[in-house]
Amino acid sequence: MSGSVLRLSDEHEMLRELARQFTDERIRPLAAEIERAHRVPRELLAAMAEAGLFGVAIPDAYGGSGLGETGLCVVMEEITRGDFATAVTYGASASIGAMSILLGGSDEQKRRFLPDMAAGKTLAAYALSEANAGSDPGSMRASARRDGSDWILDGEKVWITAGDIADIVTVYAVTDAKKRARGGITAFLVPRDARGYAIGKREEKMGQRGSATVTLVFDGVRVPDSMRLGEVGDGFRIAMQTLDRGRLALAANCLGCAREAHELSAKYAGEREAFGKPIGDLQAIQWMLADSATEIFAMERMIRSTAALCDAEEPFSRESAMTKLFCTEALDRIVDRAVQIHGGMGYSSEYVIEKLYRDARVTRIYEGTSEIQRVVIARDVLKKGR
Ligand code: COS
Repeated sequence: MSGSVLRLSDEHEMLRELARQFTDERIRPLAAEIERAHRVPRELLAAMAEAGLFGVAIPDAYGGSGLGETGLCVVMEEITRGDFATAVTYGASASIGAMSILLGGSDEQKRRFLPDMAAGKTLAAYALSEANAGSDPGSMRASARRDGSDWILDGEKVWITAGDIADIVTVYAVTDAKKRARGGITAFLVPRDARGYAIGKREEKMGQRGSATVTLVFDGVRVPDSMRLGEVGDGFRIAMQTLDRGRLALAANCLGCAREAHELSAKYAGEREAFGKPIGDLQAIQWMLADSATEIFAMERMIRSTAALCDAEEPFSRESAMTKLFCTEALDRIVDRAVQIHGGMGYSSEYVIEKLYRDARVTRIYEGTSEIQRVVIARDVLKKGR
């Protein structure tokens, strides 16, 4: 940032160019097939790794490129323009997967796991939600108990993005049922080949169909104490701090999807004719385009300034919740206008607008619903009196 103008650094601009080119050449041409096949090809993830995209937010000391949350948001925005499902599959590892370790791990654990994550050789995932503990993770049932120098994990996690391909998963489990969110939850790293660990049901979803969302089952899974992240009882804090970052990166996904829907709408408004002129000459269409452009302007500024706070290591939980709330709800309005501007074309699955509309809807639900973001914001307002 310089002065009052939110400018990206040259390094971040170069990263944007790299991500944009990668998206245009490698992701866009595959988007329809990813949707149809319900999977992001491993070769595509390998190519993203090759391009250095997995280590963007991982510090140089741990093998990443140290471009921070600002860099991650830039990549998320660009990739989402090509395909939302690919971006969330990437984010499961590069955002919330790696960030749990960065925020909660010891120096030794970071040295052990992060370089391979930065290189895209190890894919990570984040497992917090359960069937009866989505908005209220403090009521989770998954448990971990000590057995000598090991821990035994039991339980089920649901709605785990990219849980089917993750090599290592951060699992949050109850270690003290009386304390729960206040000192009774602990985080563990569980490798894919651990005995008793299985991948369960895959959800059939309205949108983002290329990204796998699965249940993970832990049946007496034994992990050594060296796979515990942070102190015993520190898991809820790690989970929440990881989500502070994840929510911001998700807002950047929304910005990418919004720009795509809006630019396609502006183009269509210039081409499609009604009443003897392009529909863009009609004030009804102009107002919709103006509202979307205004919201995109606000989204971009919220994301940049919240990412700058995060990278400056200043508190940003409230700003992250506000950014997630605003960007996800603005996206919903923007894709809805895009369908309206495109008319029947916007409703046809032959054209991309229908996919963007479906892909957008879940953003108001995952990584904390809009209602939960309002809880986070309101609690801070009441604490500070402003
Ligand atoms: N950063 C650091 N610590 C945090 C934190 C944050 N962002 N949010 C909460 N904590 C800490 C609190 O400080 C508190 O610790 P202390 O008692 O030591 O102060 C502890 O965690 C419990 O916090 P709180 O009392 O606020 O917990 P609640 O059970 O009331 O839950 C909400 C708070 C609702 C905000 C939380 O449960 C939440 O975010 N829910 C949504 C979860 C979600 O996003 N799920 C989607 C899954 S990922 S796809």
